[in-house]
Amino acid sequence: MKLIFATNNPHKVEEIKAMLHRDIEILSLQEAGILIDIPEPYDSLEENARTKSVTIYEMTHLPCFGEDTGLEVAALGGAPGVKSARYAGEDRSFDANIEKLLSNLAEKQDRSARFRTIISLILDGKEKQFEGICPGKIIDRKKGTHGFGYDPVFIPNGSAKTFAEMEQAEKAIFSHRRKATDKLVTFLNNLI
Ligand code: ITT
Repeated sequence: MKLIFATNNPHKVEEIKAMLHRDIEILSLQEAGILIDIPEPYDSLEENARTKSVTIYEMTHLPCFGEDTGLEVAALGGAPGVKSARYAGEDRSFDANIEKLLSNLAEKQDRSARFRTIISLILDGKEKQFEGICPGKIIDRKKGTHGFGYDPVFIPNGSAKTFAEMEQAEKAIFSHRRKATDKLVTFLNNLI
């Protein structure tokens, strides 16, 4: 089975490709020759994930999925959440986002946070969503060089390392994206 992954984020493509068996082939937007940036105007991960998949389905009428992920920090009332990519501004800088996060958390005792991923799949014109959650905490300085986004300041529960100190396979043991992807794969396997 071939699926178009409605994303322009190469890190997400790399992570999800590594999680799938060979019988499910993923084409990124770039690999499918679709050069658009899909707006994410909504206040929920669910609606933004759906916008990504629906936009690409309407263009191609091929099986496709999109995903939206947010870092939800308890002491910040769930922020940056759905605004995670542009927390510090429209240029989507990972470093500036982390700086703003650490500064907003400076006086806070509660460092608990979670990543939440919603995958929106469209198959035969019908939508199905899958959720993955990774609970953890935010540390007060960056550690590690792997991964992307908020990985250098996030430690998942059950580990002493940040996601950025882990190789991709170790991050996948804990990851929100892997949990949502597992549900997607189970759903697809049940169709065959
Ligand atoms: P697409 O919309 O093209 O898929 P994006 O990067 O804009 O790519 P999101 O809207 O889902 O993706 O943005 C979520 C942001 O949250 C992302 O830019 C990162 O800063 C952060 N993020 C998402 N997944 C992450 C992960 O596994 N580890 C660390 N940070 C992550």
